[in-house]
Amino acid sequence: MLSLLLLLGCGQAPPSTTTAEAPTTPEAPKALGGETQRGAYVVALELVPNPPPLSELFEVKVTLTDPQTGAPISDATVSVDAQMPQHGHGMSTDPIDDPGACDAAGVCTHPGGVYRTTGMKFHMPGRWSVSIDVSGPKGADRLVLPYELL
Ligand SMILES: [Cu+2]
Repeated sequence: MLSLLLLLGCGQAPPSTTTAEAPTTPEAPKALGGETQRGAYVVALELVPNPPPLSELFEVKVTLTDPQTGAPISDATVSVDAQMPQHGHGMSTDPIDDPGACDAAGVCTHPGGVYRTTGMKFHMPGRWSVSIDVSGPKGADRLVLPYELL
């Protein structure tokens, strides 16, 4: 899709303004996220890089907020994983959830409600399912998001 647009744009006049759907800027990465299944948290997901290159390590940045107040939640634990439901398998790597900033007593916080998971890898194109398990002040809840890697 992108390469087609680039080809069309090469050496030609700018897209006509009468073509309503013609984007004038590069396609913005799709926003991923939503409320967890019980409605306890709001999860915003960012893949770094986006889209993740096939069979290369990438990172998931989760921003966790309160659905009522919109305030970031910094004292939860977030665990990210991915499966291919149609194939019955998960990733070939073990994702690593960043524990955050921990004090001497072992109490860990995630400033700004930002949780990072590294060691993610999509080793096949197709339909993936990304699960985000949250354990925090409002109990345990999860969100499962479909993600198609082309
Ligand atoms: Cu597969």
